[in-house]
Formats: sequence, C-alpha cells, structure tokens
Amino acid sequence: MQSKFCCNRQCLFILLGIILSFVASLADAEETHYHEFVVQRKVVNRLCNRRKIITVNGQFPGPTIVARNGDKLVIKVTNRASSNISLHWHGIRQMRTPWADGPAYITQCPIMPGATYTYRFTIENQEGEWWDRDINAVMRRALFSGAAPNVSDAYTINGQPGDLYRCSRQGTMKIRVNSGDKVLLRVINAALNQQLFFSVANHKLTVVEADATYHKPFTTRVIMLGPGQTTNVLLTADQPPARYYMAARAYATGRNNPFDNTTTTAILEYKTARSRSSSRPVLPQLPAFNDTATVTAFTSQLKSIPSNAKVPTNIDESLFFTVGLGLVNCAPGPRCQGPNNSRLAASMNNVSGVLPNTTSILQAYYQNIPGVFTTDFPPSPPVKFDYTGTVSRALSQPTFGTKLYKVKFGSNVQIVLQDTAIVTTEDHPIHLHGYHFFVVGQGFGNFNPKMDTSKFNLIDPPVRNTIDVPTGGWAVIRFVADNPGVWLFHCHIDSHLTWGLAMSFLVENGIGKSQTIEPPPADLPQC
Ligand SMILES: *[C@@H]1O[C@H](CO)[C@@H](O)[C@H](O)[C@H]1NC(C)=O
Ligand SMILES: *[C@@H]1O[C@H](CO)[C@@H](O)[C@H](O)[C@H]1NC(C)=O
Ligand SMILES: *[C@@H]1O[C@H](CO)[C@@H](O)[C@H](O)[C@H]1NC(C)=O
Ligand SMILES: *[C@@H]1O[C@H](CO)[C@@H](O)[C@H](O)[C@H]1NC(C)=O
Ligand SMILES: *[C@@H]1O[C@H](CO)[C@@H](O)[C@H](O)[C@H]1NC(C)=O
Ligand SMILES: *[C@@H]1O[C@H](CO)[C@@H](O)[C@H](O)[C@H]1NC(C)=O
Ligand SMILES: *[C@@H]1O[C@H](CO)[C@@H](O)[C@H](O)[C@H]1NC(C)=O
Ligand SMILES: [Cu+2]
Repeated sequence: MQSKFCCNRQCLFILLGIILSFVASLADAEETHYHEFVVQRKVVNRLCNRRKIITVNGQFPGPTIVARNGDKLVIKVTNRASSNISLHWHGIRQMRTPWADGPAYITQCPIMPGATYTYRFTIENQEGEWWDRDINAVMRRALFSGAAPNVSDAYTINGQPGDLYRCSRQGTMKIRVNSGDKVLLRVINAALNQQLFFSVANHKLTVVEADATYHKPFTTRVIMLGPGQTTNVLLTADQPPARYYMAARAYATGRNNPFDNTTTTAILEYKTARSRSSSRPVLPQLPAFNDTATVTAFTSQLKSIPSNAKVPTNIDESLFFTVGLGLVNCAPGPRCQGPNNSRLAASMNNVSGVLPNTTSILQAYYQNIPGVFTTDFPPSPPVKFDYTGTVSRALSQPTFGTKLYKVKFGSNVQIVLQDTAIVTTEDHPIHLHGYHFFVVGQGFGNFNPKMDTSKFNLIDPPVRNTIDVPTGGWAVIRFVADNPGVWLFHCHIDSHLTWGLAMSFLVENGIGKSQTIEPPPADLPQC
C-alpha cells in the first residue's frame, strides 16, 4: 500500500489509507458492523523530522474493517483534527444512500472540527478491498499561487518511506515468509498526485483483482496504479531464501512537470535467509519514469471474468468528454505564478468544475434549492480541435461552472474520455463515484469512431472505478446508470481535481421505492 508523504503545510491532510477486506463468497448472514473512527492528528518521526499527520484512531494506515457482501456498515466518524474532513469509500456502491458517498460539497458539507457524521450503507455485489481518504477542501489553499504544487519528499509503503531514505531504516516495513508461501498483496495507490510503478525483486506477481473486482489472473513483473486504483496480486515465495525489496516509484507523463523521483521500499524476507540484517536486499528493476510502453503492456492484459461481464450494448447516452489542463490569464502578481502570466486550471469539455459553498449539490437537488447548479454540462466538446496535436493558446482558457449531466434511471451510458495537449498531455486517472464501469477500449492519439469502435472489447473488458486515460490518448467506458443520486466524476490527481477536472452526473430516480434515493440522515453535515 503506497501513500505519499509530504512535508508542505498543505499536505498534512492526505495520509489516510483505510482498508476494508471482505469475503464475498461467505455471504448469507446479513450482519451489521458498528465502528467508531476518530480522525485526529498524530506526531510521527519521518525523514529525520517530527511531523504531524492525520490518522484514524491514531493509526496510519487506518484500521481494517472485515465484512461480507450484504453486510451493513455503520461508521461513526468524529473529527478531532483542526481542519474540515470528508471520507469517500472506494469499491462499494451506496445504493439509494448517496448521502454516504462522501465528497465535500457534492453529497454533503464537510465534517467540521468537533463534528460527527455516521456513514450508513450496505455492501453490495463487489469483492475485494477498498480504502478511503480525505479529499478535504483544504487543498484549495494550495491553489493560491496558481502554480503547480510542490513535489513530495517521499512515497511510502504502509506509512513508511523505507530504508533508501534518510533516517528511515528503523521503520522499514518487513514481510516475513517461509519458502513456498503464497502471499496476497493488496496494493493501493493512496498517493496524492502520482501514478506509481510497483515491483518485487526476482518475484512474479499474479494479478487477480483490480478496483475491488476479480479479473482473469495473469503474471507480470511490474504493475502500475494511478491514484485511487487498487490491485491485488499473489506472490509465491519460490526464490532462494534471502531478502528482496518491494519497491514503488513514479510513472510521470506530464511534459516539464516536476515530480518526486524517489523510490519507496519494503522488504520481503525469507525466514531462513542467512545474515538477515547485514546483507542488502535485492532491488527490483523498475521501469523508466516515462515508460508508457510498459504501462500499456500491463493494462492490456487486464481482462474481466466474462460471466461477470454484462456489457451494455444499446447505448442511450453517447458522451465524449475531453480531459485536460488549461490556463487562465492573469495580471502578474503573487496569485499569478503559472506559466506565461497565467494560473493553471483543468477542465472536462472546457468546463472547469466549481464546488458550491453553501450546501452540497445532492442536498440542493433533493430539496429543490435553486441557483446551486445547472444541468447543462455539454455531452461533447463545445469546440472540436486536434485534441492531442498542437493546440492554439486561444483554446486553453476554460469556462467555470457547477454543471451536471442528467441521465434517466437505467440508461446505458458510454463515455469517450479524450486527453488533450493543452499545457501538456498527461495520464489522468479518472474516477467515477457510485459505479463500476467497463473499459471497452483505449488507445493513443485522437479517438476515431470509425476505426476504433469496431475494436471495442465487449466480451471481457476490465471492470474498474478509476481509469488511467493514456497520456495523449483516449479510453472508452460503459455503465448502466442504475444508482440514483449525484455522482462525482473526476481526475484522481488532487491538484487536477482542485483545478476543476471534475463534473457530476445527476442520475434520476426510477420507479418505486427500490429505485428512489432515501431521505438524508438526520446528522448530515451542513455548511
Ligand atoms: C513550495 O516550496 C517553496 C520552498 O520550500 C515554498 O516557498 C512554497 O511556498 C511552496 N509552495 C506551495 C504551493 O506550498
Ligand atoms: C532525481 O532528481 C534529482 C534532481 O532533479 C536528480 O539529481 C537525480 O539524479 C534524480 N534521480 C533519479 C533516480 O532519477
Ligand atoms: C523518456 O525519457 C528519456 C530520458 O529522460 C528520453 O530519452 C526518452 O525519449 C523518453 N521517452 C519517451 C517515450 O518520452
Ligand atoms: C510560454 O511562452 C513560451 C514563449 O512564447 C512558449 O514557448 C511556451 O510554450 C509557453 N508555455 C505555455 C505553457 O504555454
Ligand atoms: C461561494 O461561491 C460563490 C459562487 O461560486 C462565489 O461567488 C463566492 O465567492 C464563494 N464564496 C467563498 C467564501 O468561497
Ligand atoms: C473554452 O471556452 C472559452 C470561453 O468561451 C473559449 O475562449 C475557449 O476557446 C474554449 N476552449 C475550448 C478548448 O473549447
Ligand atoms: C469548513 O467547512 C465550512 C462549512 O462548509 C466552511 O464554512 C469553512 O470555510 C471550511 N473551512 C475551511 C478551512 O475550508
Ligand atoms: Cu488529471
């Protein structure tokens, strides 16, 4: 499990990684699990300094919850930190209770210091594990200058940078194994702003799950995860007894984007290894930082189990969204620190998403509060251009708005996600709340419906909730809009999200109670 550790003041809030494991095959008994989470700051020693991080119940990574498919979870969250928080749960669906989804100002206002909110939901039809993190609006403070955020000092595995960093030998995570053991590694990218490669020296990884859905097993030396993605791999301890590093470092695609180029490690240690503490573990060879070919080779092997795949074919909503960065012109000054007298921005279909600040979008929808959002998010780019070619500066300034796209309950939705070259092409991990989707195709350059549609995989496409749109390329996803509510759709790179790379879907109620969202809980946080 990786997460990013940074020392900037604005990064204090990122360090949550809560993991829930549950066993789908043992379903039947529908139990209710009660948990209390106290979100609080804690001082830890990292990289030769004392630093304050945000923890759940004093633990980082956070606690593990074990539950089964069909179980109910009641999680009482109390904010004892000094900033607003909100929690979002990956990999499960809050059917009819979108109020428990979490993103601040989308489904409810943030949980303010001292306040409590109880998340209640049922685990529905997913296997695997999920995690959760703070997507606090505090990030907006880092936006003051309009420049790119500072890079972090280290990545971490289970909260520890590992012994390639200064002052970090002591805490380095160790996994001790017997020869022949089969180990399940649940790898979660909890980094704020960085895609990561992960590999274990001399050992093959068998991928069995991605984003809380089982996939056809395949073996690989290296995996890549965007922020928000999860991958479960099996590893067999079949090498000579010794010590081997597990390591992760950046996959970085933005042109001239500074990034943290350090490597985080943990140690896989055979119990029978001689001279345990003295010998240096074997380091895996990680791909080059810009090795898109390895990423493509990895992602193209990911296939769902066809019996689980009911890919929608008659498309009701055929959407085309550009995803990318932008520049807003500004007069020189402290708030104008982007390139060439600009502030950095980001958008989908040229709309840079703005959060409301007096209520959440879901409350505004449910309670008919006017003036909070509009439902005119464009289904296709307002201007057609050579998306991945040389783009004129005249096109780079987006518009701002809180625009939703409305779909009828049960619609079959297809979205072409197209990267743009505005400022730079870049791999964007796009995350959809409330749903898993099929990834029916992806490629490089501009999507060409004539050439590319016929190559869609409608048999065993990967099932995900976060798709890395290839850098300078496109990805096509499909899902059935059978979960009513307001669902955020956004880039999981936090700086891009806060620059506006986000919109929301408004999925209307269907017919009858089972297709209608429940009323909000009494303790829903208000602004
Ligand atoms: C980035 O780091 C520099 C130097 O440490 C600091 O002056 C600046 O305020 C930081 N920028 C942000 C956005 O935190
Ligand atoms: C990381 O970046 C620093 C500074 O830009 C450079 O000196 C160093 O060689 C880089 N390390 C690697 C492993 O690329
Ligand atoms: C990757 O980076 C290397 C060295 O920085 C460079 O020579 C190479 O052209 C880059 N490859 C791609 C595909 O951008
Ligand atoms: C900034 O301006 C320079 C000179 O006109 C140009 O080469 C560069 O591409 C511009 N940068 C951006 C991000 O537009
Ligand atoms: C709240 O949102 C409105 C509408 O976007 C904006 O004009 C106003 O400046 C915001 N207020 C604060 C305190 O952010
Ligand atoms: C975005 O909208 C602005 C304002 O209408 C316009 O100037 C710009 O060219 C548009 N860019 C794109 C990529 O559509
Ligand atoms: C915390 O949330 C409240 C309610 O939305 C808001 O008024 C306040 O400005 C937020 N504080 C910060 C630091 O974002
Ligand atoms: Cu992005």
